[in-house]
Amino acid sequence: SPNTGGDQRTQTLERTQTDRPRLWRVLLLNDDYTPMEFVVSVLSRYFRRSEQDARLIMLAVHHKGQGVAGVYTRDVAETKVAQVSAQARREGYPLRLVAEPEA
Ligand code: TYC
Repeated sequence: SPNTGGDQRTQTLERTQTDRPRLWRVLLLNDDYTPMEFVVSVLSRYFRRSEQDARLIMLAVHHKGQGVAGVYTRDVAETKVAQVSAQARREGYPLRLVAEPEA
C-alpha cells in the first residue's frame, strides 16, 4: 500500500511513456541600433530561417518590439541566446534575446 505511515518511504510509479520536455521560446527584442541586415543574418544562420522568413520575423520585431526566433528544448534555447548575444557584442550591436518557457 502507498505511504499511509508518516515515515520517509517514497513510492515510484512505473510509466512506459516519457513526457516530452517543455519547450522554450527564444525571443528577439527590438532596439534602435542593431542593423536590420544583422538581425536577418542571425535568423538565417542560428535559427535556420529562410531569407524570406527571416525578413518577415525581423520586420515584425522591428514594429512590435519582440518576436519568436525559434522554439527549442531549454539547453538549445539558452545556447542560442548565448551564441547570438556574443556574436552581436563582437560586432558592437546591442541586440538582446531571451529564452522563456512555453505555457
Ligand atoms: N530596429 C532596428 C533598426 O531599425 C532593427 C532591429 C530589428 C533591431 C529587430 C533588433 O531584434 C531586432 N535598425
